[in-house]
Amino acid sequence: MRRDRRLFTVGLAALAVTGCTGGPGTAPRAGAAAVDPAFLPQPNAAYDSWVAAFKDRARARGITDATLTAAFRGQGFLPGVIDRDRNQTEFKRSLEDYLAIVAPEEKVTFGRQAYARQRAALNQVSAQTGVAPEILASIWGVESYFGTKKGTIPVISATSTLAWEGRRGRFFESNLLDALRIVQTGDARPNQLVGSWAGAMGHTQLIPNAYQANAVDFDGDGKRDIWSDNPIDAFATTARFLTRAGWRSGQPWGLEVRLPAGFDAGLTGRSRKRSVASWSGLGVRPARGGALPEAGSAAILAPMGVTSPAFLVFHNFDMILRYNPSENYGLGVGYLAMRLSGGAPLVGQFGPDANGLTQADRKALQRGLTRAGFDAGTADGVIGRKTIAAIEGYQRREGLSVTGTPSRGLLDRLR
Ligand SMILES: [Ca+2]
Repeated sequence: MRRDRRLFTVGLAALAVTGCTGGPGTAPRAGAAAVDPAFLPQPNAAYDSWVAAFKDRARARGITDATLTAAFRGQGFLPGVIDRDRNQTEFKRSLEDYLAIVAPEEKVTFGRQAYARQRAALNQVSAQTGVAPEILASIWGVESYFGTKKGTIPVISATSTLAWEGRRGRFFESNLLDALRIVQTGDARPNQLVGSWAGAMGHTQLIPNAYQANAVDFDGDGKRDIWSDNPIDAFATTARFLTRAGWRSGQPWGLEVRLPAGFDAGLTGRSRKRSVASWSGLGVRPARGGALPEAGSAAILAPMGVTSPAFLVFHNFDMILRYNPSENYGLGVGYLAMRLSGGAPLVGQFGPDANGLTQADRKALQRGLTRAGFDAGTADGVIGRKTIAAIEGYQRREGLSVTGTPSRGLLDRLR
């Protein structure tokens, strides 16, 4: 089940990535935002008979009729979650794009205020668990934009739809049962059970299985509450997840490093661990100077090549990946943690992309397209569906060949 959970959490990152470009001001609130009809219950007789049979299995596992009635009220088949489940790996983001999405400057600014407001709570949790407060704050930021984007999709509908659909049916049925147990124990009311398309809930986006295995009532109010405005139970729950995974108290996740000229790319990769002394001997240095920290064996990650930003990562980096197995996720959490605790942006520079454009070029292209009347979305330098559609629209209007591909020529025309 752990493997399922880890595979599953990739979906959470995909959601965070596609959902967090608008900033906290655009956070969807339950009942306030226009709801995509694909996320409203649709008639589906096969799903309904599956639910009827499931309810018998749930009763056999100790779920009461009262719980089933309350939890399934207003719930139903959601075609949208099946689309999301099938398309979650559509875009494999580069690290540069990923960081632009999960840790842009305006989010760092917003996050530093949120971190300051929660500092006492985070310090309390950290004192008991040994997980650094900025790491917990960073996961909070990446998962739910510091509690402002916890998701609005009903969890009972989402998990039952995916359990019925069957691709990972047993996994989602298990999560559906754990969601019902949340209602039955009174940890949350049925209408609080909203989250991502895949049933991840609350400040740090836990699926019901992970909730039942790790949830903590840290403030002692009798509820293991990861949903309400007070995130302290969510911080403690995430810290418990990390300590159980093997988090080493007081140790760093990693740091940005400078690689010597001609560094062999074959030495990079998370499986190629060496001692800090060995990396030091090969000429690896902290990007901001000083000596490398001595925190056990470490690997070099340079996901965009050895002349782009590079990182030395320790054991605790692997623990962050237990939350979500994507290396970009781990680097995103580490980078945002560093920025939340006052650190500066990366020293290393990402070079031009495959189209020969830097991030600044891509931002200029997006602004130019929007000026020309084709909405390219937030000028974040990330070329997504909206930017591609804007390029195509512009190319069509201008009588150019319609490729949807960013280019230097296009940028020059739009300047
Ligand atoms: Ca509590």
